[in-house]
Amino acid sequence: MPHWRRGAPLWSAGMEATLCIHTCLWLSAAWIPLASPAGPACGGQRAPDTEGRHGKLTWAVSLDAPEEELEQRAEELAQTAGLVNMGRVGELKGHYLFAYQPDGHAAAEHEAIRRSVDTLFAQHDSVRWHSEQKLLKRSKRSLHFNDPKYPQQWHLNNRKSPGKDINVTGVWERNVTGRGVTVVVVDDGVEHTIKDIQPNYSPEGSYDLNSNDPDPMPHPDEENGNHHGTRCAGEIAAVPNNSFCTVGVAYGSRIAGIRVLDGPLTDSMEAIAFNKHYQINDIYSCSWGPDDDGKTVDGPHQLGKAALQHGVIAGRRGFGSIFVVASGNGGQHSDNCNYDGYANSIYTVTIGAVDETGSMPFYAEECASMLAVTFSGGDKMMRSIVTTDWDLQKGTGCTEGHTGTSAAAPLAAGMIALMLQVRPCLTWRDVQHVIVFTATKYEDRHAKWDTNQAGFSHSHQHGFGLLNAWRLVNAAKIWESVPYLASYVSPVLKEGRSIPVLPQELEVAWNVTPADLELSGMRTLEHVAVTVTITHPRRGNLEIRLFCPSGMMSLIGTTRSMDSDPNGFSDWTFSTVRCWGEEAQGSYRLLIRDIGDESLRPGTLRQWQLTLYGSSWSPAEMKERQRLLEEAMSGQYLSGDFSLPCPPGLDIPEEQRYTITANTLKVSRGTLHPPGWAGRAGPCSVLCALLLGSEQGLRWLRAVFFKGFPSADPPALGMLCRVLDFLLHAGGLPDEERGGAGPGMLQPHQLQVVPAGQQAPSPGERPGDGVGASVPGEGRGGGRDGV
Ligand SMILES: *[C@@H]1O[C@H](CO)[C@@H](O)[C@H](O)[C@H]1NC(C)=O
Ligand SMILES: *[C@@H]1O[C@H](CO)[C@@H](O)[C@H](O)[C@H]1NC(C)=O
Ligand SMILES: *[C@@H]1O[C@H](CO)[C@@H](O)[C@H](O)[C@H]1NC(C)=O
Ligand SMILES: [Ca+2]
Ligand SMILES: [Ca+2]
Ligand SMILES: [Ca+2]
Ligand SMILES: [Ca+2]
Repeated sequence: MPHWRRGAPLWSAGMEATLCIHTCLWLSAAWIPLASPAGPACGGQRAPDTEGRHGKLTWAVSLDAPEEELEQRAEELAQTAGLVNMGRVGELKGHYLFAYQPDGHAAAEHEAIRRSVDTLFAQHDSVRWHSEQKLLKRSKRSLHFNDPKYPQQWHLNNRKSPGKDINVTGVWERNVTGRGVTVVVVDDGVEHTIKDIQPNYSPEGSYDLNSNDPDPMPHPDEENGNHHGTRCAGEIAAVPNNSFCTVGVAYGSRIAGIRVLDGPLTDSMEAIAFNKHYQINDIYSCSWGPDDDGKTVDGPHQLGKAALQHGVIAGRRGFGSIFVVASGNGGQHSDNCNYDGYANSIYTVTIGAVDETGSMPFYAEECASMLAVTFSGGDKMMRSIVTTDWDLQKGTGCTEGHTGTSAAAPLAAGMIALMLQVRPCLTWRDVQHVIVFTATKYEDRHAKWDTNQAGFSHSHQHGFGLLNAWRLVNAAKIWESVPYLASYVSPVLKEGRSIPVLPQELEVAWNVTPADLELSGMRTLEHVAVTVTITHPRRGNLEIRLFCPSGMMSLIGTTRSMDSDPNGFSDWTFSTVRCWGEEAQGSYRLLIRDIGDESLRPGTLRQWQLTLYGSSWSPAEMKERQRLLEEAMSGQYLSGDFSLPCPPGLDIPEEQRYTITANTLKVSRGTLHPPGWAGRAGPCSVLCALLLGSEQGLRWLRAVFFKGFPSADPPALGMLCRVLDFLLHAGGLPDEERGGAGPGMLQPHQLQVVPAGQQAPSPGERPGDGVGASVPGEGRGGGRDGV
């Protein structure tokens, strides 16, 4: 990847990769097994000695070479440079440690050696990046905070029930506190003048959409209600050691507020909130959602959806805004977060709550799209979350009574801030992956855990399990980005079949073939979504289950006694994370049953559509990553301040206005004619730039968009960039352009760009319908009648 080389100076300054060798000096007992020759940590073959300690020179080098040649290249390069190859850095493929082992020369030569080695590495074709190892000063630390309520913050450090906390203290001890990361609380305001907030407050990331001014200060109201956002902000970033109240999870981060919940909320306000200052705000903490009354089915509307999608594409310099949402507090009304479009969204990190004992509290909702859980209050006997409060009305600036999934989501947001400090270039999907890979299953008699084909355990109650700051940060530290997002959309499957009452049920299926997946390159799954249109006289009587090819079952639609809505579901998208990591190919089955009685007329499954999201990762690569992460859990990379280089990201202007009308784009029979694009001076699409920046991305672009034009040249790709830019910024096409059918946004893979002067290949020439040209409804078979 030549651009890495070019980009090197941009990040080499911050790249103080230092290995475990130095840290052996002070590491605790946990270190010992790893220091054995067989251990994965200290340079494998050769016993770790004292390089660096006495000012010897060492370099970490990342090599660009075919895997089977790496060892030899490393050896050769070390020789060329007059250095000794100390072996691979732990399990990090292609990363080697070279040392200068002087034979009696004076230390005065170090500068000259340093210069010549740096020059050689900088010019060498096989070197992706290199970094001289710096000595880090380390001393034993333990944290004593003088904040009076810190001892009561059991969720940070539980002395009463050891282990029932987020395990963050070891992360802080390694000086990881969220520095350089900004979290924004999208809520009813943030009282940023409070002593525990003010020093960490980010006015640049803040806004007030209720009063349309830059200051999100909450307005006191009759019910004493607008303290919510301030409480959430304190959980994330309360200032430590100021003799006041509490300590935040990511107390080194900056905290912003967007005031939006104190007044009527519209789709467009929500959309503005989700993208507000998105080059400043890294993480959006959203502890709110549709009514939790057990009868609502709602989520972000068109603009809100577009803003979420736009945020993950263009936010955070293209790495993607992180949206954390609470799963909801409707547990006592049998509400379920699969009826909540914010929780269902693939762009959000959906977080549920457990109480101090690890059990599901009465208010918590469950669903198949739950990613993980963290702590909050429970019933009266359980302790709640102790955090900052406002001091308006009856507030004192500190509270012991924050609870609900509202209190869980900000803890997750804080933990993600810790991850982003150690690895700022994690993408929105990387963050979700790291959570899936590191959340821990635990015993709770209410929870039913199922282990999927990839070895991940999930329960509808607890997602993939408890978030653990130590595991998250250690994994983040060595996480290399997942391959680009691949997706597949089935045709709209017209069924028109009636749904029998229990004990019978309706079963429909759709088989995803290798050819379907060929163009996008998808091998393994992330989210699986199903969009259904069902009519039924009493919606709450329906139960909907989705089976992935492995047999893994997701209860995507639970029965709800309060939900007597007579209209059923109209293009509602359910999603599940339960098949994460499984193979994408095979038969997906949707089973629907009606728990009502025969007094009501039966419901009908009108149509459904399957959407798969995933990547080209093979099951073996997934396993390998799991193994790598487990090895990192010893803390070796975190402690040693080792860091992988991060690409710098892209300059993306904050406001990019596009208007889209039926005349600016035409999609017909899978061919995209963009009459309006030529004059636009928009930046190359972020997605496109990311893709163009890598071999893999280029291959994919050519395969997906230029099937039949394998030699598509850069100008053609550039045009594609602008078209994609246009589409993605606009968040999709107007309904009539989508043929009126199908939910969601137009996805890039649903389009095909035809270079000027060439004929579009006819639909018959394309091997897969899920990619290429399938405007929903025009795919394979053009829909089906009963199976
Ligand atoms: C907190 O402040 C006290 C003095 O009040 C100091 O002794 C202690 O080291 C500080 N703790 C941290 C973690 O900075
Ligand atoms: C919690 O963090 C400590 C480091 O502070 C680590 O040694 C321990 O293994 C972690 N516990 C779990 C359950 O991850
Ligand atoms: C923690 O990191 C900050 C910023 O990089 C640095 O100024 C500080 O000295 C570090 N503290 C320790 C104890 O390493
Ligand atoms: Ca204001
Ligand atoms: Ca404090
Ligand atoms: Ca809900
Ligand atoms: Ca989600």
